[in-house]
Amino acid sequence: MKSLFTFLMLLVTQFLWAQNPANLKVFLKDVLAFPLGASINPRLLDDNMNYRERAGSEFNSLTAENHMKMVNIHPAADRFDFEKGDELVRFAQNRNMRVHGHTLVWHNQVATWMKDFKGDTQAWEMMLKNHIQTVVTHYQGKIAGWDVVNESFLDDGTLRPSIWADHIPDYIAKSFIWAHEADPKAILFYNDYGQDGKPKKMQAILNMVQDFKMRNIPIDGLGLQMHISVQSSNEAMEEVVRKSAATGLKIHFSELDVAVNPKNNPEFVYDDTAKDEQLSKYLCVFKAFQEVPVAQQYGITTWNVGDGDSWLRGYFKRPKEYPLLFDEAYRPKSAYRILMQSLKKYEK
Ligand code: 9MR
Repeated sequence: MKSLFTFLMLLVTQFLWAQNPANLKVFLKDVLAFPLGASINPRLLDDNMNYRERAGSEFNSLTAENHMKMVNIHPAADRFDFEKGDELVRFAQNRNMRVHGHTLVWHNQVATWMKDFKGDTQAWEMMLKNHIQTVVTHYQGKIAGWDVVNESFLDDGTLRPSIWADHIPDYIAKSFIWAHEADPKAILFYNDYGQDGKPKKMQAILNMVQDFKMRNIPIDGLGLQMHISVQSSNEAMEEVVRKSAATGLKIHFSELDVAVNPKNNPEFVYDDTAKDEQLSKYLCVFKAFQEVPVAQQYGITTWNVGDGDSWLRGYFKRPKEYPLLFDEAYRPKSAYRILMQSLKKYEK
């Protein structure tokens, strides 16, 4: 009798709780038919409860902003450091978020010992293969997809000089093969920025995809970083998305942010006009993504959570920049709310 009473009380409480609209909060991620992600920094997760709360509730996909890159995850030839990466994976798993791996091979944030590495082609290949396969194997089954190679082409479409390009012939294809061997289920991406308005760079990527398909190199997706600004051309962006989607590969807008003050004007004021311009750009980006065939929609990831956490402020030292969907206090900005209203018709 007592347990029936407790059960009924529980039902009544739940009913009353659900009547309060504040308790039935709908997030932007809930109105989208594809994953919405953010790049995340474990230091902020540990230090800032607001950040942790937003990161865990607003997104259903997570990318490590820095902690799975070579310099952090493989600091010495004989030592891997998975501590921070594992922390991010645990955080994501506890909240049913997908984890996207970033990035196995890049010319930037390379470990010093790698830059100093000496050896013949075979030794270089063994070194990179060991890096890729140790990291991918460690996260096998926990990470849905990997940015296998990041930013390999220059704006003129030529291969970017790097320690990898200099020492390992065909290093991009080999990296995909090695990653696939370590985790055949992982979705493997080539990730790059600024293809809009850079037709030669775009073409180099499309040629690579075609060549990989002919040679059976296991590539599954293209990451379009989407570090854009209010001044970026919508048409150029849409063309990049169309051409990339025409490959049939999965498409990830992998590092989205929309800069409002790209010239770093110290007098800049983030007024209603700037907010409206930014909102239009965000809308355009989300709508372009929705034009990608559904089976190819891997998701949209913003590059961190709140304006205060953006690399444009930290790395680029642009204090008057407001590129994300949440403000410094992690309140959703008007762009967030309007995106939600406008995209609602695509509700799952
Ligand atoms: O956001 C990252 C920043 O914290 C690092 O200092 C920077 C180092 O180059 O890398 C940033 O992330 C980059 C990403 O890994 C690849 N695409 C460009 C991103 C912004 O620079």
